[in-house]
Amino acid sequence: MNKTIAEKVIAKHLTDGQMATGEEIALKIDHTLTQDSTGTLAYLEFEAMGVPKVKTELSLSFVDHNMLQNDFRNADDHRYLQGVAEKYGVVFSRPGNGICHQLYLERFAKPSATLLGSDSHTPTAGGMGMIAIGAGGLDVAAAMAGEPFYLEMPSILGINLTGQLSPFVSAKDVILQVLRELTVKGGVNKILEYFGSGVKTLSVPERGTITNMGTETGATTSIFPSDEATRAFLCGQGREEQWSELKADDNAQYSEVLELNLAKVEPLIALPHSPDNVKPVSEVEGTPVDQVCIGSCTNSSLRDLKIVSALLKGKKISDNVSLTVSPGSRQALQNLAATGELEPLIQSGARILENACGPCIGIGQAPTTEGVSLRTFNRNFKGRSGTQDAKVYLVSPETAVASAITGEITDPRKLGKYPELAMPEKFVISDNMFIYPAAKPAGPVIMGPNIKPLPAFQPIPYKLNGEVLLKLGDNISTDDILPGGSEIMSLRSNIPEISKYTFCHINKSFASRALERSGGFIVGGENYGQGSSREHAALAPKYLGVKAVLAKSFARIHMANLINFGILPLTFAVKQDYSNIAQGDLLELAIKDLDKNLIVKNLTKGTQIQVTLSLSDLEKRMVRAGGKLAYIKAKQALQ
Ligand code: MIC
Ligand code: SF4
Repeated sequence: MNKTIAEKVIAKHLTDGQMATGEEIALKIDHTLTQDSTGTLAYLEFEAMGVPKVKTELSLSFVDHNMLQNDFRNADDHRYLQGVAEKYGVVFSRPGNGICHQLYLERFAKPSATLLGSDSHTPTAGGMGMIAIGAGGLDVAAAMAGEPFYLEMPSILGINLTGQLSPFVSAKDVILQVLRELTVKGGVNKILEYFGSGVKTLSVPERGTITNMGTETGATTSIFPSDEATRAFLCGQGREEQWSELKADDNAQYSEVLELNLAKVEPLIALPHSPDNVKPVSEVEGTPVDQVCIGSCTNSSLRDLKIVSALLKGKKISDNVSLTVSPGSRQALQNLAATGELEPLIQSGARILENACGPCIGIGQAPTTEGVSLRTFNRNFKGRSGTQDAKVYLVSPETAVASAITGEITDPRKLGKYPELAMPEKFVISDNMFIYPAAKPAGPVIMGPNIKPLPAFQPIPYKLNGEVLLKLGDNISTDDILPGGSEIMSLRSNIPEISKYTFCHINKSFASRALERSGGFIVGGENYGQGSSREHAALAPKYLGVKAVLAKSFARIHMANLINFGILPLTFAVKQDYSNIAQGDLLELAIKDLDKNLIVKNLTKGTQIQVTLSLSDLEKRMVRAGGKLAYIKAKQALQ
């Protein structure tokens, strides 16, 4: 059979199931990654599994999200992560080293391998020709324990790149164009596979920008071939021996094909408050801007920093704009400094922040009241920046710089001549902020008072009943369910405390009402749970007693997280039935055999609604056992 590249990597790692769209498959996972804000839970879960050392080829733990140490809580989390990494054989990337996806691409990614990461932008490594998937911490912990990763075999959407990008148009505009066509749910249960003559015109970090933000389409992952550009990048990183070619067979079959002529892409911008609300920059030109933030795992590579430096050279930013730059890694910053290209940034008035996620997850730089913020990031959900009424726009580094200089949204093509970018043949490399586990014997794992044991849950009963605690609309994100920001993120290893913030920006009384009523139900619209992989968005509602979520459709990672913790994701069989349930209605549902077709009785209205519950046999066993953790614990004990 002629295979696509995604099929080739999947076939090489298939441990169970048939590679047919919609079938459940199991994949061997070569590498795992975690970051601090999902990592503490993932390692608490891993420890609970009772496995003495990780069983993967390579597991990595990064600290890049919540870097502020306002009090002991984050500092304790970081210390716990370092100790646990040493004990179980995980490579630890120290705070300040950089953003997990950028560092992984530079130092560890290799073609044709698999990566599972407890962060939704794990697909960044697809730019290296990998199958790299984002998942909840528990799934990553299971992979560290040697378990395969189960998923529904996605369909493969081919994106045929032709032509070449014009000056001032870059990889960010390509993925914004894809989002414009696919929307935030058009990629669900799909792999976006790039092919065609345009591929070779893009470097690995540019490909990484595209695969990174493929996440915003809801796609399982995105992947590029491994070719000479891949070899050149690995060679520059001193890792040429890890290169291997990965290309699709002639006549490989895609389930659908999207044509994208790079030469026709223009500078694009995602308007508030959704990454798919994409328009040409020229349509919103002239809008005054208060803040410009460059960085995040989407646009913080050396390539991006170099263009920012070249465009800022000899310029001063507008008096009304605060410009921040967060390099993606220490390597990117060091290389920029080595060639004197850091200087123009400093001279222009840019504020150089730490090599970390920073403003992307609301750790500092919240915009002013009703402020307009242009960001090179990947998400502009309402309130994610830390200011509820701010207007966040997503742009390329080129558009960001042009607008920072003029003080209003500006088409970067107005900046004159596009500078030549010289990428180093060999990068300046220093790995001394990675701690390799074998280097010294493991010390004790120290837990601070804010790190609380995981709550234990009972197997779910045969009948569920309770009140509809909250009724929501379409595209509810995990940021809506459990927000980021330094305050709330400091509680990521303390479920009882963090659960108090569930839906806090949408409905302040949610947590207390849920506890008072011993739980109940949530009703959502389309694409419920889009965005981040944080399993807290399932675990906190579970802690509050939420039994099931009824929605028109679900985002992949959140649906898996709900199942892992025994909250049933129920899809309306007839979408109009969404209108037949109101907040406050009392519902009842028999679930003895966890059948696919179930009837929900609306006791308040005296009506019945049909819903579907799509659980594989394995998922049914997990739900029965009281969740995935209890299931794996029992399984590991038998080995
Ligand atoms: C995000 O971009 O929302 C995050 C923070 O990186 C999350 C993970 C988290 O919530 O910690 C993600 O994308 O998975
Ligand atoms: Fe960090 Fe933002 Fe990337 Fe999430 S999207 S990993 S918060 S930089």
